[in-house]
Amino acid sequence: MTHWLYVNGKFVDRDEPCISVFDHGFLYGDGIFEGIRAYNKRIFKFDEHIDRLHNSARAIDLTIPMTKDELKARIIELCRKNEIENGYIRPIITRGKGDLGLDPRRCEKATVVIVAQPFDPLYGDAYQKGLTVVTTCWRRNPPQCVNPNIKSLNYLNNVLARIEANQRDADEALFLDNEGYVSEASADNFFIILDEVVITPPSVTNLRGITRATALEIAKEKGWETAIHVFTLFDVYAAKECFITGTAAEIGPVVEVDGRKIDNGKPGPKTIELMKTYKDLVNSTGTPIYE
Ligand code: PXG
Repeated sequence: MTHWLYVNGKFVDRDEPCISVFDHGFLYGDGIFEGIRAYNKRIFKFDEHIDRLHNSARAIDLTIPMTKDELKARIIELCRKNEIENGYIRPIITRGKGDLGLDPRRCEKATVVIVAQPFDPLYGDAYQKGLTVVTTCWRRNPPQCVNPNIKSLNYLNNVLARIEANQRDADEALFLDNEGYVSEASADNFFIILDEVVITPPSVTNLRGITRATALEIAKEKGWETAIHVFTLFDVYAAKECFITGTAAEIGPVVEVDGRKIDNGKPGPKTIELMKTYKDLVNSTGTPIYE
């Protein structure tokens, strides 16, 4: 089976060169993207991802050259073409082909690319034993600079944190914000459970994660107390449980931060329950690909 891409109105083989070197997405990271998952032939939280993509576009004053419904239809068409049952879907919209200058007015039309491919679990067996995390020396881009709520193609801040996690042999890197409060992980949101309360930082300093919102909803449905407020590494080290949330990572237990074990160093009971409920939810809801 060929893996097809959708590029500017056409389906092309994934190995075909199809984007100009002068595309401002390539030259300047001038564009936006989404990461979406399909489970059991259904696309999870489809509307939420498409809405966030549009909000990112608005934030960088980029016009997506199709309606939300058209984009959704193209994504479904590509998933069918690639026979996706469990997969990862990435729409990428760039400012388009321009010239070497920064000025976006040189770009006539936005470039629209969609990737849809099968997906393997991100952290393999680390979910059973739990993930190790290190605090990166890089601070998360503050909202005064490149706002972390824009899911832009400028992911260098995140890549630098990822490199540090690799160098320090950790599964993930944890960012602090410019004030020193916990922000988020390199590609996931971050939660602690402290005094039985499920806590995550306000999303001014991190991406307003769709999995984050789902985890908060599940926790509330279970009758657990939840809170959105700032906290520091002191609270992380003292937490009963820690976990990350993300489309790719799903809900992942964190058992060690900066060489300190979280509680007994094993995935916590509430995190395990959240992981189970999340798995049930992703496997039983979503927009059907094949109807
Ligand atoms: N923070 C950042 C910086 C992210 O990039 C999340 C939090 C979690 O958001 P969602 O809405 O997914 O719960 C993300 C999401 C990848 C990959 O390839 C990264 C993301 C999504 C999908 C794939 O590592 N980031």
